[in-house]
Amino acid sequence: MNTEQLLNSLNISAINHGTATGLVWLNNDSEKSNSYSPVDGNIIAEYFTTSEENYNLVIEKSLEAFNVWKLWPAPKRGEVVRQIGEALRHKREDLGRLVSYEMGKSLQEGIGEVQEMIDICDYATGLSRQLYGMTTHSERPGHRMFEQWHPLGVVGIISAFNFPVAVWSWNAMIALVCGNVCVWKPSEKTPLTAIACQHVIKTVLEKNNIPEGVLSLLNGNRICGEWLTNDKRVNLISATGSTAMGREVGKVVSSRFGKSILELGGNNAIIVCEDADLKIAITACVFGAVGTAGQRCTTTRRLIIHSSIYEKFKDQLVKAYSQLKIGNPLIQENHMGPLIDKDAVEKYLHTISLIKEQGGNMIVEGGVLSGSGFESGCYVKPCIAEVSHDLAIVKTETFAPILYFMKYTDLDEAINIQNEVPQGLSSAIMTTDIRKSELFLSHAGSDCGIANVNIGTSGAEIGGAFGGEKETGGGRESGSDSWKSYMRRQTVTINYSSKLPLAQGISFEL
Ligand code: UN1
Repeated sequence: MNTEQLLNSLNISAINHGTATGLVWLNNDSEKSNSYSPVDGNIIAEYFTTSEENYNLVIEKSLEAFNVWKLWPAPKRGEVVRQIGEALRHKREDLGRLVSYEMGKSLQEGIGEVQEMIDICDYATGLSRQLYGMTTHSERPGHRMFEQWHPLGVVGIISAFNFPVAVWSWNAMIALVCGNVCVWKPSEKTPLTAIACQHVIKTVLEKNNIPEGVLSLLNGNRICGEWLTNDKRVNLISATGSTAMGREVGKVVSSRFGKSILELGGNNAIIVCEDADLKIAITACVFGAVGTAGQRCTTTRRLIIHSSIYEKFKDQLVKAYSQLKIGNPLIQENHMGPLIDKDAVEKYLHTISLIKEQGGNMIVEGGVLSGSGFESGCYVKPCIAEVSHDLAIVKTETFAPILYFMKYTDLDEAINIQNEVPQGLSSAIMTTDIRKSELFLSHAGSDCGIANVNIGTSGAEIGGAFGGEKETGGGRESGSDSWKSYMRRQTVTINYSSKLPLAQGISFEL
């Protein structure tokens, strides 16, 4: 399938828009922009970025829609989400292919990302019948106490280029069944996948007579994100991206007493113990480090390896790296595609020079690939550096396939190394010894939001709460009880007695 056929099948062959209020594409945005593919450097298509006027229109439509949508019974909202999942099933391959072409991840990962959208739709459909509260016992006779959950209002979703569609769906599908309306600002590096999604969803919204403004789309750069984060009419901002971005968003949103969910940087480590199953460990480490070309927030960036197996493990991993195929991610046999753009390549090169400057030793050299098939200038070699754990560069996140090797002798030391970075998203231990895995999972173990045993750091399932601690931002998205972040909690006390006893034993007689 060529690009033209792909865009046709997704209804985006002639885009004269970029902003949608769910049902309606706003065609009067004036600024044009291009989406480039890092796969071949070509312009995929032109689109329009949202004007301030259209931004305001979107928010007004969202507020109107909220007043209607919040009155729909939650299971009816769930039924709409179920249909969105069905519509996505029909476009799984095509949308996955566009994700791969626009973002640069492998076709399998692109399709896997759409699968994750389908899964969260199924999950949210079931959840729509389970938005339950708790009851508790009142200290007063003839009183009943319980908690209930109400929709918040307008949810602004700012997503990153690396998961251009899945992370939006984790937020939007859960927020929708909770009774909210959503405004999506995708990364300006991946606008087309978002526009294609909106087209898929629009058919479902139309069929169900959903009010205009339930699921809206903006397109634009930082300014557009700032309109959203500064806007008092937007009750919750869920933002995925760098720690620097999250620090700003968090500040702005909290200063207006809005709510935020932040899913920021990771600096994820795998501890490889002396008793690890090396076959599992090698595959997990390689996939964790080079999957999505090292551009997941869950990417494995650090390996903390027991000294007794260090050399053996290093030999095997270096050998595995030598077998990696880098190239067009749409060709199935390639393991790794390009970085998102030339800026990312610059950052990758800069980090390698800092590693060397700070005393790290490259055991698998990096570099930019050139020649036939690499014309976009975005293809780099995955590399490995042997480092001391306390180097400054090891404590920062570079969104690229750069892996740090370090040695440890006892598990407490390994856990300290694992925890000593400012980020706290994902972590893993490779061991066949239950004592070691339990220590790692205990409160004396990993300080991350995600802790895995005999699994790499990436590839979390949608059923769990996703997010992390420290500079990762503390937010949780997707499964478990993350839905509570998209609702407001109300504590209710009902007096069904014929008296008015006051709490804390206070008597007040008139
Ligand atoms: C991200 O990189 O922002 O766990 C999300 C994973 C994916 C999600 C990553 N399911 O690797």
